[in-house]
Parts: sequence; C-alpha cells; structure tokens
Amino acid sequence: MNNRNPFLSLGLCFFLFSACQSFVPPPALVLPVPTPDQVAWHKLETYAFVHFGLNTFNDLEWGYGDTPAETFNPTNLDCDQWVRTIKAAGLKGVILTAKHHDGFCLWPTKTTEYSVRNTPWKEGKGDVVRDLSEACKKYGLKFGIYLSPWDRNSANYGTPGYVDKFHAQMRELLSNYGPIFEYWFDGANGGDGWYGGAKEKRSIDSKTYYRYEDARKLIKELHPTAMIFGGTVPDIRWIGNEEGWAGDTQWSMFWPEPALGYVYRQSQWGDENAPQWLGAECDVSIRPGWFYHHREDHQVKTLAQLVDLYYCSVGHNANFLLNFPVALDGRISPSDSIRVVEWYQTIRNDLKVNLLKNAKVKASHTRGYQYKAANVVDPSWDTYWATEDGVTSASLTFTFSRPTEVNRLLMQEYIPLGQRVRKFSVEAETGKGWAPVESVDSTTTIGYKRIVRFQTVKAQKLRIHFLDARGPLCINNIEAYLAPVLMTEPLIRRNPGDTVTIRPGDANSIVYYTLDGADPTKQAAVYKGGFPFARRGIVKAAAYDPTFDRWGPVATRKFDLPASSYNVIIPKELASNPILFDDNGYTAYHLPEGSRELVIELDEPEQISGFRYTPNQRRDAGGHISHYDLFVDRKEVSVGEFSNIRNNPIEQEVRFAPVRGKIVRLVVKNVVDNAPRAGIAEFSVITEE
Ligand code: FUL
Repeated sequence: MNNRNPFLSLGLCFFLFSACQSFVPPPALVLPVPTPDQVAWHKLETYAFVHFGLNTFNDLEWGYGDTPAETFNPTNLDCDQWVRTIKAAGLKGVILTAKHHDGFCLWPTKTTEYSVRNTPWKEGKGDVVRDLSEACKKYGLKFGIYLSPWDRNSANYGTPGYVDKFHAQMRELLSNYGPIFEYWFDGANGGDGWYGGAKEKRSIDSKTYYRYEDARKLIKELHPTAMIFGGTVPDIRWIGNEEGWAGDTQWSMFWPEPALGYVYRQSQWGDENAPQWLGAECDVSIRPGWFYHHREDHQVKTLAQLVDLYYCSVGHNANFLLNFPVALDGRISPSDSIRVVEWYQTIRNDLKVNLLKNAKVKASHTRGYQYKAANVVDPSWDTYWATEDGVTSASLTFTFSRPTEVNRLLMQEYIPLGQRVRKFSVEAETGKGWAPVESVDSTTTIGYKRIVRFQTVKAQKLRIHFLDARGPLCINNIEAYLAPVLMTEPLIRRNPGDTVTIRPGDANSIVYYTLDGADPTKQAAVYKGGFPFARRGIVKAAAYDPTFDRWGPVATRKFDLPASSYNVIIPKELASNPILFDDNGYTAYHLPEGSRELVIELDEPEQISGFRYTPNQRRDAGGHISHYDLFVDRKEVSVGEFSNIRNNPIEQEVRFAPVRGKIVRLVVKNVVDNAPRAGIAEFSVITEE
C-alpha cells in the first residue's frame, strides 16, 4: 500500500470522518406506508389506456350486449402502431379493454361465443390481446388488462354461474399473455342489458357478487407485482372523475371499499387519516368519448389542456392514464398521435435542465449526516434529507451560482416511510429581499411527486418552508426548472355581456392584443383583463415569452354583432336568456317538443349575408339540426342541409346574397335521428358593415 498516494489518503480521511458520524436511525414510519410494488407503480407516472371493441364499429360507448359480433372488422389493425405511438409519447405501458360492458371479448376465449372468433377479422383467427401483448414485448412497454365485471351479453349474468365464467376469463388472460402490470376492474355495474335475449334490468351487489378476494388471489398468484384497480381489494384507487385531474391537496391514503365513509368524490384529495395506502390514478380520454366516434374528430384535447392535465395529475401526486380511442381501421388516429407526442415533447422541454443540480443547499434542521440536505439534489432516489424526531417544520435554502430564472419546482417525499407534508411555501430571494413566488397551484401536500408552477422569477436563492407534517420531514428529491412559455394561440371569447376575454395557454406569458386588424407587437396593448367590445370588429392576440423573447401564434377573432343586439321573440322563454349568444358551444338550448322555430329581432335593420349554427358540443349530445329554412323579414333566403353534422357536429356556416332586414326566422325541417327536440348551442347572423 502506497501511503503517499493522495487519493488513498483522502479516502482514508473520508472513511474515518464517516465512521466518526454516529449512526442515527431513520425516522419511524408514519403509517400507512406503500408496499415496494406500490412504490414501483408510483414511479411509472404515465401510461396509456386503449378502448377498442364492438362499440368502436357501432358508434357506441356502452353496447347493450346485442350488437352482432360480425360488425367487428378493422381493416388495418396494427397494434405495433399503437405501441409505437404510446412509446413515442413517453408512456410506460398500456391497458387494453379486453372486454367492455357489452361482453364482447377481444381474445378467442373458450368462455363465450361473443368474441373475435366469430368475426370476419382475420377470418375469426385473430387475437387482439395477443397482438398487443406481443407488440408491448417487442417495444419494451408494460401490458395491462381491463376486464369489465358487468357483462350485458351474458345470459347468466346475475347468477353465480356468470362469476365462474368471469374468473375463467381472468385465468385465460392472466395465463396466456405474459406479465401484467395492472389489472383494471371497472366500477360500472348491473342495469339494463340484453342478457342472452332476456332484455331486462339485473342488479347485483358489487361488493360480494364477483368474489373479488378470490380474483385478487388469482392475479397475485400469477402476477405478484400487478396492481389491482377497482373491486373490493384494490392496490390503487380511482381519482373520482374521468377528467384526468387530482386535487392539489392529494393524500395517497384512502378508505378501502367497502369501508364506511367511502365517498368517491373525496378520492380526488385522498384522506390524511385513512388507513390504507391507495395511490391515485387519473383516467381521461384524449377525446370526449372512451371509444372512437367520427363525430369527435374535431375534439381531440388541445396541447394546453393536456399539459395542464399532466401538472394536475403527475404534478399532484397521482398517475396519469391517458386513453386512446382506436379508430375503425384499427389504428390510433394521426391527430391523436401527433397531439400526444407534442404533449410529451412539451413536458420534456418544461422539465429539461435541473437548475438545482449545482446549487448549494442548506437545511434549518438535519437529523444527522446520513440525512443531510444535499441528499435532495443527489441522483439517488433512496437517499433523503430528514429532520429530527419531533421536528415537523423546517426549511431548505438553495443558493444558485448566479441569479437564475425559474418557474417550476418539483418535490418528492421518500414515500417508503409514509406521506407526511401537510403544507409548505416557496420563496425567492431576488436581490430585493425574500418574497413568495406567485403560484397558480396550492402548496399543501407533496407525496410521491408534487410540481409547483409559478410566475418566472429571477432568483439568487430559493427557499422552501415545510410548515406542517405528520412526522419528521423525509424529502428525497427537489428539482427546479425554467419551463418555456407554452406558445399556443390565446383563446379569445366574448361573453353575453359583450366583454372580451383572452386566455393564453400559459399564465407565464404576456398577452398583447390589437383591435385594428394588425398583428400584435410589443407596442400593442397588454391584456390585463376583460374589456367591453359591443361592436363588429377584429381582435387579434398573441402570447409573448419575455424570458426567451419568443412570440406564439397570433389568434384572430372576427366578431360580428354583439349578443346585446339579439332579442329572441320565439321561444319566449329565451327573451332574457342569452344562452344562444354566450360564445359557449357546451351550453345548449333545446326547442320545446313540437316547436320548430327560432325567431330573433335585431336592434337595427342590418345587411344580412349568412348565419352560423353551432350544435351542442357536449359528449353524446343529440338534437342536431340537419335541415333548415331561413327567413329574413318573412323572405326565404336560404334552405338547405347541414351535411355530415351527425358525424362531425362542428359550427355550420351558411352564406347567401345580402338582404336588408331585422327579423330572422330559423325553421327546423329535420333533426338528426328524428330527435323530438332540436338543440342549438350558438346562433348568429353574418352581417355586412
Ligand atoms: C367507466 C366505463 O363505464 C367507461 O365506459 C370507461 O371504460 C371508463 C374507463 O370507465 O367507468
């Protein structure tokens, strides 16, 4: 041994130094704590859902169970394409609806004739579960199963015989398709169905009927690490909405069903005092429906919506389960795949360079050397900063090497020891003293992961005050980022009070706008809040990112007559209800049954050269007008059809030779599917100056 080697001497010193530090035991667990498999599941963060089946080919969300199996006939089914898309979106796995409530099985099961075996697809020799599980293996994605307990096709649904069949289906799926990471039992249960031709309503007690305890044994026997969603003995929990967001206070603890006090709305926040670790999963579809509908092609979630959902799920201590409604050709639609990849790139860009990597960190309290503050910025997940027993409020201060712009803070608690933090605050030292950051998110719980978005601040130091916790603090990771402003077109709207509002995709931008038709520049007006605009004209707006000196795309909105110029004569009940002119396609009025006309009087006679009609934009809305007649001052000016409105219910625009008039009468000649009531979300006339 060469004692003169400086590295060895240093190593020896370090060894002696470490040995001198007396061993301090880790903080006691704060119960309940997650199992190692639950921790591994939290680390997945994002994965995909695929809804595909007979519903896809029959334009349904919940098939009744009587739709002929022969209608299942994808022309170009390609599970590799699904998996490539899902992988390109950074999602770690995919859960397939092997059987939805209609009972149709996507694999050639021995338990029922209602399966891919009796379809023209691959002459009955296909197996979607096989194709997808193999594509997952090929591309390194995890594979999961959704098997609906409710089966509207099965003749013996409601008897113990069905439950045997349901368990046999599980056994087939669990035995023949390789590793399963998540098993999904849907909560929708019992009700109307075809039930082998009985066409009746059947109810069951969902807590006892399906023998979920036996189901759990089977799943765990064959796939010990699989996480179970739903049923009576789950490992994870539903977030309580199908919109993809978790509460900003979000505990991973909850009440196992069928415990008293289980209120699913509470699932969005979890419960600090609940006895079981049940991490939350946020499920949402990239379109309004879970299954594909041509009529929703224009309603793929926007980039801004998806990015926000990421921060409100993963950023709120929950996993994100994003659904793709595979289309009739058997592929994820290009619009959906493009959008989801854009989404992933945006998140990656937001959280790209960790600004705390080289920052100095100092703690107000530390339990001992093994629990030093620097553990929150080291690369190891399993080292953490901890405070002494009894210390549940403390602070961490980060010093940057130079003033640094920052607008995101990502924090993680070391959850194997339990979720602890109840409240924290974030402050920045900007050279003018300490001030709280301006956050759109609340700063309460942390859990596995919490991401706080705030207005960009140029900080010399950042300080996190942990204000209250269920035990000593155990924080294993803190990162900070400067996310570029999301440069999407701002949303320009005018409400029924004739006030224009402009909403950018990202609160971190400055919005400039013009009213003279010119593109906004830095000389234009800065948007500070709604402004009156009771006239015709053009509003243009664009978001500007001062940090990176970048402009987003310009949004242009051409406004015609304001809502205040319209007076509804028929139906009378709309006289003081501006619902048709509120610039909101999701609020609709349905003409009373038997009534087929809308009559409007304008404040002044106008040169009218067309009209616009928006059908109800809500999911599964009906009452879309397909044929109309339009009169101005008793003169018929246009008669026609809104072709394809059933499949594509977007705003309809009709132009005609200008006529001068004041009274506009829309006569409904026909409604899609002969629905008894015609629905109108928005109506307006096009006028000439
Ligand atoms: C719900 C089901 O009823 C929907 O059809 C969909 O499968 C969704 C994920 O869960 O409860």
